Amino acid sequence: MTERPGSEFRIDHTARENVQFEPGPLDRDAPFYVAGHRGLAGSAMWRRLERAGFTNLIGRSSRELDLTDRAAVFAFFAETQPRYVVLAAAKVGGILANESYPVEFLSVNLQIQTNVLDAALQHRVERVLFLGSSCIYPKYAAQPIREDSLMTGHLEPTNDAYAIAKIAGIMQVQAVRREYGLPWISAMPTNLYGPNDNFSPKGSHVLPALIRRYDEAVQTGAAEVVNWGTGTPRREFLHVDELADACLYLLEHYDGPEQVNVGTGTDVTIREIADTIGKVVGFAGSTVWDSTKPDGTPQKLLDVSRLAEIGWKSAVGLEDGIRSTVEWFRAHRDELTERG
Ligand code: GFB
Repeated sequence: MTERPGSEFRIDHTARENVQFEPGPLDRDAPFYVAGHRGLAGSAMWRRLERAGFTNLIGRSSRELDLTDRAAVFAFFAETQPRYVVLAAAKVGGILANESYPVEFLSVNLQIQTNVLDAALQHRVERVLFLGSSCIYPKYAAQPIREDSLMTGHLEPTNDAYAIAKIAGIMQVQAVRREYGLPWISAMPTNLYGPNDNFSPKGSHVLPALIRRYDEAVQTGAAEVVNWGTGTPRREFLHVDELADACLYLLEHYDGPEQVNVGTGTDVTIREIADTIGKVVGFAGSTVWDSTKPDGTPQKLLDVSRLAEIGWKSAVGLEDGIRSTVEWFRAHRDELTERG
């Protein structure tokens, strides 16, 4: 095998592994905490677990429990004693939000995940799944991006602060495995979309932003839509219900120190995604690209062969996923508009 640039800096975690665990079905009646259960990923996880028959799901809104408040998080774990945890709580946003607020993306995410993982360790939570993001990989990682390209090159500067927080989370999970022998795991989803996404024009990711923009253009009869960047970057999009399905699958079938990529294995250009969304919402006008806005990383396509080996594959087509998300958006538009 050819050496990848930077691979000499890799750490071999398997050498210091201290976990002996055979994954299997989770106990449907055990207390299961979904951190971030109102967000895009967490709410999908909650729906998936309900469908799978879990009877003791625990969730707290950020108003009920501020995850940056360490004492409150420890008190919550002492009270609820979860046996399983999915950590889907995070400060997230699209390219412009990440670029504009690096302090918040770094600090808030480090606080949330350190508090939750420390409390989970204190209570010896049996299974934890930490959710990261595909932006942890180097900007110019070989495509499709394999799990072992982590820390082999420089990060994309528009989201380096968020990526560093997520890399720290992966490391904390691996450290707990080594030092305490608990079978905790991490999953790295590609760009997600679906119900309960953030549709705010400036803070959101591209897919919800374009659904809202093209839909508004149809409503107002606008002849032109202006999108950010050049439209040439390539991204992979996964419906969040599929992420939730993959996470439950991993919890019941996978154990290991290395993070597992979760994606579809296919990417599209931003231009293509704009065309598809325009078609789905019925927009007949033209699209202009504002290249003063950042493009971000040129391509982000995950290698999902590891996940396929474990036994899970994506089945939802992108156009179908967009269609159902547009329906959800139209049904919830008024509440979302109030939230900005
Ligand atoms: O989804 P997005 O913000 O995330 O942007 P990233 C993807 C691409 O869509 C970029 C273009 O090339 C944008 O320039 N784009 C076009 C738009 N129009 C728009 C628009 O109206 N809004 C947005 N947001 N983009 C994020 C990271 O990067 O991906 C996060 O910043 C996270 O850390 C997330 O990892 C999954 O894929 O560029």
